[in-house]
Amino acid sequence: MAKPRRLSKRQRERIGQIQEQRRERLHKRAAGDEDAKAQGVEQGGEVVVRNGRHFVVIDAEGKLRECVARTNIGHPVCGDRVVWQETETGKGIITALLERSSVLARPDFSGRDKPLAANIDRLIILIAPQPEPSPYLIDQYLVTAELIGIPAIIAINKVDLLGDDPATFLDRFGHYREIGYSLIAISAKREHGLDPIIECLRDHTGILLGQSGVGKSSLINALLPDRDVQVGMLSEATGLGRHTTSAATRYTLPHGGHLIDSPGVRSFRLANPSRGELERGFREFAPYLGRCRFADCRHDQEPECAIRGAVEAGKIHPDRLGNFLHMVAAAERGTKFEG
Ligand SMILES: Nc1nc2c(ncn2[C@@H]2O[C@H](COP(=O)(O)OP(=O)(O)OP(=O)(O)O)[C@@H](O)[C@H]2O)c(=O)[nH]1
Ligand SMILES: [Mg+2]
Ligand SMILES: [Zn+2]
Repeated sequence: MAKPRRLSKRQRERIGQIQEQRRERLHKRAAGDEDAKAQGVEQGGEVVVRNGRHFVVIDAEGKLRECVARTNIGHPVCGDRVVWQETETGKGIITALLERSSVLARPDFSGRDKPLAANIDRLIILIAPQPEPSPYLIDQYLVTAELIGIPAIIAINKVDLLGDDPATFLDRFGHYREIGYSLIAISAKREHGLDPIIECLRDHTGILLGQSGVGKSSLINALLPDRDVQVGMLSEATGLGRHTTSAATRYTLPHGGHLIDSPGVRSFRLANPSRGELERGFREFAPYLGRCRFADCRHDQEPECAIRGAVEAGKIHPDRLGNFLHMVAAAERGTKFEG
């Protein structure tokens, strides 16, 4: 083996320079269009598709524009309001991200919040007689809505399967209505009972959450009869083909408003909120918080707990407290919630 050669200071500098140039070239190649010169005027727009590093932005005139994004502006997602400019290649480049009114995020592998969708102001939670509903999952979704600060609707789908006695099933969820959530019965398959959802989304941007098999795709198809047409227009604008099975997409509803759909968003799960956040996430706890004997009451075994008192007095549903305690325990273990 050759003896390591001692390099002079000048040689070391030269090698350093060459490596630096290589890094720069590599970075430029990787960045691709991101380095393209923005030459058009700055314009406003909204992200309607995000597929990795590719975006479709709808401009002020409703035209779809294929865009990339500067790397130093944060992470634009579906629903974001942005500033973009035309580049010398004729495509667009997103140069700024405007403030969000809300963001649905989930932690990535390193525990940092990764945004999934922005400026959502309605959440639709779908449940059904089959698969058997998980009240724990429903409560996680409701906590999400409370923490983002947006209204949630609970839609019970497949009511056509309930036969002559739908009340027995529907009554199991009546306590959600008592604490102010809208609870509706629908059939996506028969397109029955959808008006409250259409009304709730008019002039708003919603997303649909629910476990596998409850009928999310069926409901999206019922709400968006022209979905294929919209997908076609979007894939034409991106030149990416029919990509939308994986990409987060914001569709325009025929009666007004928008629905954001993506597998990633649909399977959204909360992870590790703080105890205080969870307390805020159960809206009916509010009048009792701060009224327990101990300031740091866990609402579990402590004497003179105002929350447990409210459960005993029939003001809080026992399952809600149970799910709260379970969520606190799961968050403290640092694990993801099980459904
Ligand atoms: N009877 C009845 N069946 C329905 C209704 N809505 C959906 N289904 C059926 O339920 C099954 C699941 O529906 P999907 O729309 O695929 O459910 P999903 O929530 O998209 O499921 P994932 O994509 O796995 O998350 C399908 O066989 C649908 O035909 C309904 O209103 N009534
Ligand atoms: Mg589906
Ligand atoms: Zn307490």
